[in-house]
Amino acid sequence: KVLQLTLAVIKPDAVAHPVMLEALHKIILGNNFVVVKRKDLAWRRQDSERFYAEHSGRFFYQRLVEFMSSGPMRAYVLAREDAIRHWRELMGPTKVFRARYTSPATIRARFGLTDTRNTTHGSDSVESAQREIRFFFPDFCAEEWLEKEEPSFRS
Ligand code: YYY
Ligand code: MG
Repeated sequence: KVLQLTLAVIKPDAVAHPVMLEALHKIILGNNFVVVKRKDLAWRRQDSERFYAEHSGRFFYQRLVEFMSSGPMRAYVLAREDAIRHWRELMGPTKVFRARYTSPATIRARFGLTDTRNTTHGSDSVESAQREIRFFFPDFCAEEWLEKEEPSFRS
């Protein structure tokens, strides 16, 4: 088993509701993720634009950027084997209304409000996880952490 890191973010809609925030934190801990780093923060509009630059020009870009800079968020660096895939599976489909009929047990189906206010973010590849972890935690060195921590994960 290879330990993998991913970036998970609890978005402003879910942070705003204490019950949702608590439930999401429990889901993380209940699914064998190790919380490597955790931070509460809020974005300025330009942070939001930079993070989602790949979507600039899409019809939802303005509302996405606006929403993601509308209030506090909580970011996590999470570790487990296959962390990227596992977190994305727990979140479910991007679109909340699709999630509700295709995968009703997922986070977005259960807690999401709209396709934009969809509660959580998760990296979608090893490359984006590296980029996104650096974006949120510029001082964090994955290699150093893995070197220190990995022996305790080996069986
Ligand atoms: O990676 P993921 O968050 O599941 O979806 P992306 O396709 O990367 O879109 C990023 C972000 O954009 C999504 O979480 C909400 C928002 N968005 C939207 O507001 N409306 C859409 N129709 C599609 C995406
Ligand atoms: Mg994405």
